[in-house]
Amino acid sequence: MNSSEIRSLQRKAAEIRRLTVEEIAHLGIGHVGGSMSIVEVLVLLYYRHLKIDPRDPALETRDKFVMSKGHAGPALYAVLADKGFFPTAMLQTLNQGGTNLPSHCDMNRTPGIDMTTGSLGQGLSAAVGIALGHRLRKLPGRVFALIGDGDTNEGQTWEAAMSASMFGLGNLVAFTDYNKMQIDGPIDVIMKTDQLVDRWTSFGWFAQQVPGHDFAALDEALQKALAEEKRPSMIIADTIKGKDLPGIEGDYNNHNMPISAEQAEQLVASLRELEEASA
Ligand SMILES: Cc1ncc(C[n+]2csc(CCOP(=O)(O)OP(=O)(O)O)c2C)c(N)n1
Ligand SMILES: [Mg+2]
Repeated sequence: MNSSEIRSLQRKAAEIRRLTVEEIAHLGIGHVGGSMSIVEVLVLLYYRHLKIDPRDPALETRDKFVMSKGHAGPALYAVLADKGFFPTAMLQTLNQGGTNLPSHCDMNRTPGIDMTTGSLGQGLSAAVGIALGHRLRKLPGRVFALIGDGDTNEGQTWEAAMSASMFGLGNLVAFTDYNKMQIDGPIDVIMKTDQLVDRWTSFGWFAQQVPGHDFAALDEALQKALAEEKRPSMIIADTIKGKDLPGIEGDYNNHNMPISAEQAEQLVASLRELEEASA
């Protein structure tokens, strides 16, 4: 990736953060921290790699994406709206009665959402099933998944890990949003979740660890993962919960937090500055 491509992705990341903050602020409360930490991974996938057609979400041959940490739906909705899966105005209905944008991802309600998620630990199993199905049906699309460090504490994730390597699912690429925080605090207190490269490697995966807000590093890791034909890949992205939100970044209370209209105005102004800085 050249420097102008990187700048354009950085600009898009700031824009997606702004759309997500506006979306959550319209409701007044939401999953801010875990939405902000995944933005670079989402932007890299949706604006550079995923083979998708927003006009045809049901296309069988396209790539698929499973957002296992379903509570971070707001960030994915901002991306899907921006890509044209549904009108951007719909973002203002987040988690309100009758909405098609519930707080957690729902494949039966939102165009472009490939799996219903929210119960931690289940997303990777679904991704393994989809990847196996693609292979059995000789579909060309790859399957991408994003899990949180909270997902990593669930036994089902490791059952999925075993299955994926046993079936040699080279068409599966997963990311871990390794922000080292969960709902109530840091992983050191909740559940020690370290040595992830060693753990995934020992389960037969091709595992890498990179700075998760660095497009060049993420892209390089993804290229290597895509070149793997016989093993599933895990990219552990070192991220920061609440990334790029002054006063919120890194705060343990940013999991599901209120945003006042006044606070939203300041955050939006700060994100607009970031957008302009990478113009
Ligand atoms: C099986 C299950 N247990 C508990 C929860 C409640 N819960 C929602 S988000 C969350 C923390 C998730 O941590 P992580 O995966 O690291 O995501 P992050 O908070 O970093 O976005 C918890 C415990 C849940 N959704 N599913
Ligand atoms: Mg986390």
